[in-house]
Formats: sequence, C-alpha cells, structure tokens
Amino acid sequence: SSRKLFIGGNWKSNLTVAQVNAHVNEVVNTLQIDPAKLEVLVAPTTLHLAQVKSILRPDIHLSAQSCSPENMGAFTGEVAASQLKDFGVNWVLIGHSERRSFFGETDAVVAKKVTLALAHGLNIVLCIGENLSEREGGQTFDVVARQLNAVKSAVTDWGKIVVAYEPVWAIGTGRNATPEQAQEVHVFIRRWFTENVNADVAASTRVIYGGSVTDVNARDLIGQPDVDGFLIGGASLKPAFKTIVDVSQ
Ligand code: G2H
Repeated sequence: SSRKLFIGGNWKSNLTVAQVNAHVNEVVNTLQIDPAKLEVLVAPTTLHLAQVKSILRPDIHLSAQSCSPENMGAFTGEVAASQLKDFGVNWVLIGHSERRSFFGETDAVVAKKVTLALAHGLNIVLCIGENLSEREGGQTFDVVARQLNAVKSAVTDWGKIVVAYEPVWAIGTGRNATPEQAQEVHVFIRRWFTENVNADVAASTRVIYGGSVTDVNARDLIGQPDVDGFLIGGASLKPAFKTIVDVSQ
C-alpha cells in the first residue's frame, strides 16, 4: 500500500536507567530503518523520557505511554499533553487496554485525552480492541466501532493518529491473533473510516496490530494488506525488536 509502515515499542512499566541506556544504545539506535518505508517509535516510562530523549537517534519517535485527561493544574501524578509537547515529546499512546482495564480509563476519558493531545500538537497511537469474552460473544466489530465512535468528534485531524488494533486476549499472553484474524478487523476499521470519516482517511490512516508480536510471527502478520505495522510490548525490550523491524520492511 501507499501507507508508510509504523512500528512502536511500548516498554510499559519496565527497565531501570541502566537497562534503558543499554537497550537504546544496543538495540534501538542500531536499527536499520528505510525512512521511505518505515517510522519507528519507542515509548518508555514517563520517568525515563528525559534520559531516552538525550540519547535516542533523532529519526526515531519518542512517545509517552499516557497523558492526563486534564490540562495542567492540581491533578497529582498526571502529566499534561501540553507538558509533553513543551518537553519535546511529540507522541503519546492513548487508550491502551492496560489503561482501560487496570486504571479505569473509559471511552469518555480516552476522548478527553485525544482532545487535549491534538489541541497541543501531539501525534497519537490510539489503542482499541476487544477482550476475550467480547470476541467469543461475537462482539469484536461492535466493540471496535464503539471505541472509534467514542473519539470521532474529538479528532480534528486523523493525519495525527495511528490506530493500534490490540485484541486484549492477545496482549502479553503469547497468543497472537492469526494474520487472518488481524486482517479481518483491520479491514473493518478501514470500512469504519470510509463510512464515518471519508475515503481519503480510510486509505491513508495506518492501522497497526498489537498483541504478542514476536520475531517469529511478525513476517506473516505484516504480509496482510491492511496490517501497516505493529505496537510491540514484550518483544520490544529484546533484540527481537531489531528482527521485527528487519522482516517488516
Ligand atoms: C500489547 C503489546 C504492546 P505485547 O499491549 O502494546 O504488548 O506485545 O507484550 O503483547
């Protein structure tokens, strides 16, 4: 397709300072990236953003894993979208299932974060996906559509957004979606764009897959026409990240 591939590493709540330094120097900064074909992003903890920023190759995007649903102010523990932008962080993950399920992030909170992130000029990796009981109940498309509908009016520019389809049952479980299962939902998401936004946005928006992506399964997943890249957790902390980048281009 004409869409540039996109691979993100979501480090979640992992790594010490020494491990951050070693991983950036040994794996991330040594990636071979064809800039015509691929964009790469890493999302360390909020605590480590400054350190990663100081050593990261300038052609790799730096991302926060979350941002506040409020502006700057009396919101203990939160970092506002405007503070990320001011600090030089231009990307943020929003709506990751771990935020939704462990920290009570509702569709409405996700929409508030999207509004503020876009208002302050951030790019977003917007995470959506169904859980196991929703999949087994045949509700996958309904859930994905509901999560997209929830942010629709908050999005002023879809060009700033990469959508990550992450079926919750595949996250950190070692059980990835099959290439066919991923493709089926990615096609549905693209159809949602056609019907709810427009054909240009449907054709140009990157829809990436997340959930137990490894150096072993990446090649088959990326072979699907509507899989435009990956959001990678566990394997993004390992040398396997390099293999995934290599086989995807
Ligand atoms: C899904 C993914 C990264 P993992 O959360 O966002 O994690 O690759 O460990 O399943």
